[in-house]
Amino acid sequence: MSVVGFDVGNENCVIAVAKQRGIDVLLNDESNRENPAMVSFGEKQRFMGAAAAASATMHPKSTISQLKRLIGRKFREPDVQNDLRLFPFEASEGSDGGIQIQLRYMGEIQSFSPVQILGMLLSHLKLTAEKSLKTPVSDCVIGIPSYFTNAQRLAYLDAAAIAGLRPLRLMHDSTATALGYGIYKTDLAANSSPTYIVFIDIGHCDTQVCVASFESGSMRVRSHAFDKNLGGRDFDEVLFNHFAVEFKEKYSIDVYTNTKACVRLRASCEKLKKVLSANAEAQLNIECLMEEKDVRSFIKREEFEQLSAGLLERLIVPCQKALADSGLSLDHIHSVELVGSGSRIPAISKMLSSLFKRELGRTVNASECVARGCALQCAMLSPVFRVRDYEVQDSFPFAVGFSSEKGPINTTSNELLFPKGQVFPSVKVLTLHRENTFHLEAFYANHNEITPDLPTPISSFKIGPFHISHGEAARVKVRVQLNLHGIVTIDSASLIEHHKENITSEDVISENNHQSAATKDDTLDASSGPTGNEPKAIKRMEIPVVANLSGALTKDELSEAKQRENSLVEQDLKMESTKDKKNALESFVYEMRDKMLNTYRNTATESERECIARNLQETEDWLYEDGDDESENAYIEKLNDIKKLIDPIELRFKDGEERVQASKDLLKII
Ligand code: ATP
Ligand code: K
Ligand code: MG
Repeated sequence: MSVVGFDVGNENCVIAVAKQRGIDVLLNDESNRENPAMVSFGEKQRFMGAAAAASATMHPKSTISQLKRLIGRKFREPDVQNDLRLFPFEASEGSDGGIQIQLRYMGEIQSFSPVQILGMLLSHLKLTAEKSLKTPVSDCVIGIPSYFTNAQRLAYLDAAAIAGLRPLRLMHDSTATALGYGIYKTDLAANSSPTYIVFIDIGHCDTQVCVASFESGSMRVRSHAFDKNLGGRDFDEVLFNHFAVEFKEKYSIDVYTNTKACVRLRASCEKLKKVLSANAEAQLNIECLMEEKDVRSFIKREEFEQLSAGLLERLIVPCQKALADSGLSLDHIHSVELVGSGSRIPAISKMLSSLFKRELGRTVNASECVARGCALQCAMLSPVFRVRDYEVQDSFPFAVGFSSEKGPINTTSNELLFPKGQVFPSVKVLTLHRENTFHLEAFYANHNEITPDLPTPISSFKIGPFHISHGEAARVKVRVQLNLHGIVTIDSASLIEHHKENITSEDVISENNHQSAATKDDTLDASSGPTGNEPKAIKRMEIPVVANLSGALTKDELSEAKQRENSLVEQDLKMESTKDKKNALESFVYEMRDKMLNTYRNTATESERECIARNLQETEDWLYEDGDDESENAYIEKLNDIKKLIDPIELRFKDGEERVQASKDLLKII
């Protein structure tokens, strides 16, 4: 069993594996270290990764990329609506308010959720890893943006389950990067005070910043900040809009009205952007962009930088926020590490160097650091691996509160259950005075940070039913967890009853005294153990907890999704083996044509030669016409038909060979 880390990007996925010597990044079939994050539907089969990328401009409406933009989100979210306008494929609102992607497959329009498509992509990554490692892969750590909501995290777990993966942790991308940085930096141990590093990850669609501190044997994330909507693709879009306007004037074409033209121009602008990272100017040439017009243009880096001035400015915001939230000033920062391939635009590092008043560090592998950190974390969590003790403390970027029918539940110091920056995983125990079934609801305290225009529910929990014995004093203890994935759960609840006379009125009051005036009779203590002066319970009983996890698939939905994935895989395999059979037939035709002209020339009779030549020609014509898209069996049958004609000749030829050999042997003996 291998131990792997996946960085699932909006554009590129990287797979890393923990080995005894260290961390390796795996190569795919094309010997690349990066796998395009794409799934494409052909007429009768799916294509993944590099194969999907190859068909993206041919079949834009059935090729899905940038899945992380859609996963675990509602159709009506403004960000989602903005993205859908850019994407070439069709999508609509699902019955649950989620997103459904419509595309053509097996001759009809079919509908898939982002979770299903992510399941396909993860399944492809799993297969790629298994091919390379030649072992099964299941335990893994998957990188996620720190700004992911509870629903998005749950959706990732569902997608992983569809793919047959078992994530030991969903890990914040920047935390993974920081872990990979810290664990090898043994020189940090020499310092008596912590070393503070800023990590900035500019990907295809987003920017994540984190401040982490490193000490000997441990690291801790001090703050996370981000811009969910600022990445490499926004720089592509600047170029795209620039040329769209130019081409309207110059060639009177409106690319916005043509899906294929949009896809092609965007792809060219991305290439152009990369050229501008290394050159002072770049050419744009696209043949037959639309209305049979070839387009050409030219741009200087300087002009590109002017066009993207607004984007560069926006990068400052999350950097400053991360620093402010960490409570540190620039002087405390030892170095600033810039990662993510979106950061390769020279103007970005120039701007960031001047913002942080220093040269940026280049210690970290900018495109592989997330996957490497995830693989390390997986090795640390897996029982099959031994890794040097190293403590990883992450911090949760959103404040999470709880409320019940009686109103919000706060800590004794009137804080939320999990305040912003909460170190997690974290378990807290709520002590509540209840007499029958009640509900708890988890919520983001500042939902404007999540989706400004929409409420973002986390999850709700029904605690009960339970009954208290008449005349006894009862409390309910509820174990609340912000787990390793950053998902809010309630593990268990129990009812604790005391003899009334055992609970002195002081006990009750002392508990009430612990809490602020804002709450009535609910308290929270972070320790799960009994406190010293607790009266002896006469009864302790587990209470059922039913979770309504907003965004997760039900058991039935999940098994249905797995079944659907299985039948898609079956169809893909069937198509692959059909293709193999077709190729086998084709090469047999060529091979036999050659043999009939050379090897078997003297073995076959004139009429045999004619008959076979005719047959080979017919088969070849058939392959290009009616037989271009046939069933596996049709190819097998055709192959057998020709073999029947050739077999006798082959046999005669072999006989002849043997006779020659025998006479040679005879000669030797004599
Ligand atoms: P995300 O982190 O948003 O999920 P990702 O991890 O797939 O996405 P990366 O692989 O880090 O993203 O970066 C992809 C981005 O980097 C793309 O926008 C791509 O155009 C850009 N990029 C790659 N090479 C260069 C280059 N030489 N110059 C400028 N930009 C580049
Ligand atoms: K990536
Ligand atoms: Mg990334």
